[in-house]
Amino acid sequence: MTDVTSPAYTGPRRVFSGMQPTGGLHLGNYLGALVKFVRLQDDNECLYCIVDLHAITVDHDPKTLQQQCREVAAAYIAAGVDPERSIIFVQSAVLAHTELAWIFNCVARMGWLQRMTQFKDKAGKNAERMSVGLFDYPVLQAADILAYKGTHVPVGEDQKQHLELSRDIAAKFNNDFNAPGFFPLPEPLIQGPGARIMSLRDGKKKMSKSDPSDMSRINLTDDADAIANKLKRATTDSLPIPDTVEALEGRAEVENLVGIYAALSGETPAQVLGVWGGQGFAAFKPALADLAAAKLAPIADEMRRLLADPAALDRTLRHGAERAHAIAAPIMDDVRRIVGLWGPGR
Ligand code: AQP
Repeated sequence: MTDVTSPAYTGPRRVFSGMQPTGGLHLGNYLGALVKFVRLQDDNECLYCIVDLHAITVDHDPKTLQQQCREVAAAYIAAGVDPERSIIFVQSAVLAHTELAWIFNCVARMGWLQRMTQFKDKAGKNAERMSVGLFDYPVLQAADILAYKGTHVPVGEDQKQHLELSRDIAAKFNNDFNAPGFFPLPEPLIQGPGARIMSLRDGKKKMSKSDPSDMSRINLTDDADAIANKLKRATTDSLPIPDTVEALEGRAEVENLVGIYAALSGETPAQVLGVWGGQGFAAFKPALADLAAAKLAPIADEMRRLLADPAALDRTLRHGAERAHAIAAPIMDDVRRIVGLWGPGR
């Protein structure tokens, strides 16, 4: 199957995405990305990475990072990613990522990176004290995707701007080095319910691993009581649930809970409002908690089972890294040749 996103690119369609091992995954990661990972493997060659090099752009504990990689791998598999059909691996196990990131550093422009809103959000007023790696994060992300000539990237909405940067880098590389169609312009796959799950405490902030309040998110490993407690305390307002999607306007927290319900139940927000419109949160929140617990409990159980055998998980990740390397190696040979680099083993 040829790629349709860039007329000049005629290589195969290939899905790439990743998650940071910066803490336990949450419902936003699950609905925004993981659910799509599982669906896409039916008709695509898929690479799903655990991006530990991204995780070290902020403070991290070297003693726990490897175990956190295993936890993300377990979450992928427990949610339904099949490690035989899809390639699951840890980013730092394949050296192409860092090599291509350096080359892309020399292609990307400072102004492009200075416009990245995620850096501004994460750095706040402390930009001067942030690591260069955090600033450069989207360039490494472009290298992650393009080291495999990834054509489609399932992500949540927060990653849209980074994907645009990946496309700009790919296009500039192809143009600067007179290599039309060498890299595809990767297409984000964002649409669908759950693309933007917000904090349970503040409907204007996305649900995030790095939010200091655990009450702001539902973790994949939360049990039914924890989920019920978090949803019970989730910020809402004193009005009843509205009847129409339009009436959710200006009620970010309510819109978020209705969106979560819809994404978990496979209904549209309008269908959810058709059932729950006019009712209060005292009935809705426990129903949502039951729904979330029913979806997440089997995933948490399977994660526990997988994590009880770390050697087997490590074997799966090693096998994944070998398969990933086999795809990236000839692409990197071409990249070095195109750029005029010497390269290893010459
Ligand atoms: N709230 C969200 N709603 C929908 N999708 C989300 N994603 C993250 N948060 C939401 C998607 O999950 C994938 C993996 O994200 P990541 O681990 O690489 O980092 P992130 O986007 O920065 O997620 P976090 O949880 O906010 O991590 P921290 O706090 O460590 O920065 C991506 O596809 C992302 O879009």
